[in-house]
Amino acid sequence: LESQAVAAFREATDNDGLEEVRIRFLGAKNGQLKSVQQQMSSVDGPDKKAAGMRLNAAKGNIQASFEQAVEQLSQRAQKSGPAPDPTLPGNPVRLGHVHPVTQTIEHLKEIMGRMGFEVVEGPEVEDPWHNFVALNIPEDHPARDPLDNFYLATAERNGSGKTYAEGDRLLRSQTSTVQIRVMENRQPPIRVISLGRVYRPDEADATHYPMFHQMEGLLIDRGVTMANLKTVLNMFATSYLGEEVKVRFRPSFFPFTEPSVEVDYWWNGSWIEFGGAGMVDPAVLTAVGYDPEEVTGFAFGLGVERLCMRRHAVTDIRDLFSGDIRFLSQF
Ligand code: FA5
Repeated sequence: LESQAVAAFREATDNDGLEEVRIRFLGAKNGQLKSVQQQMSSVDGPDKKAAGMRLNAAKGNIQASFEQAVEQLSQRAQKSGPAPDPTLPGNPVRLGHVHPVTQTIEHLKEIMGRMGFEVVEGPEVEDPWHNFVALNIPEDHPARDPLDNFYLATAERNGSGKTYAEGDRLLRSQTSTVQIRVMENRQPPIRVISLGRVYRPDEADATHYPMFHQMEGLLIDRGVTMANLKTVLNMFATSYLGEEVKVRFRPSFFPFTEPSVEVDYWWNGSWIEFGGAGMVDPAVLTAVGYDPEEVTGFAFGLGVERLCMRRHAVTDIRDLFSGDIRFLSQF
């Protein structure tokens, strides 16, 4: 009985189990030790004393192993910590949020939407027709140089003497490609914007990144003039950057607009270039089958990161793409 009891106490794994073993062996009414004690009266004569001593020793051992089991269980409970408190507040779940560039894109769409511009999309992998030819960028133009573009597949051109071929594919270097896609498929009046990624092998610095976003705008109708372009870009700038923003148009050159301007906004004591714009070149209108005598239009392409940086006072474009949660969670 003694060894059975000691083993049972050792094996008890929780308080209920322990209590059950205690009652079985040490229970005051029906415990097994109790019934052995009751049998003592039937032991006679010279054996009585020895039996009594043996019983007391067994009782002591069983009691000791019970106490040891109690001690062990309470130590184990302490190790596994206090019981959970269901009234404590839970651990906060860290929620992700929309990237600042995506937030900017949504904001720009909303502002331009209020001015009646519809959002359209175009592919990021382009052919030379949409990225260059239809935009009046001739074959020998430096903008087509392989060092200034991410060409994907280069068509076979052995013996043709050509540097560039129809089968070439490249990551678009500007969203102006979407102008062509829209004009090829629709008739004026047109009033669209297109926001998306463009790619250039530019060295990354505080204001340049090899992948960035542009917002392209295109408006074609009868009698559209440069004044309309300036009005739209001024309204856009004050909506996005505030009434106090200063906008400057600098004469420039793009093969697909004539005249062309560069658009600068005043920030932190200096003029910063945000994009290019101009009146759509008659050669482009002709390339997509429009009659430049009948319709005119303007186009613009603004750097989305530059706008986002200006609005949120970000001084380095690389921070936007660092993936650093400490930076991103501020937006
Ligand atoms: C263009 O890409 C023309 N397609 C814009 C245009 C559209 C002109 C329609 C006329 C009519 P440009 O190469 O200047 O132009 O780029 C436009 C803007 O993109 C720049 O002003 C700048 O804000 C941004 N940008 C250019 N390169 C980078 C770069 N590496 N990283 C971040 N932003 C850039």
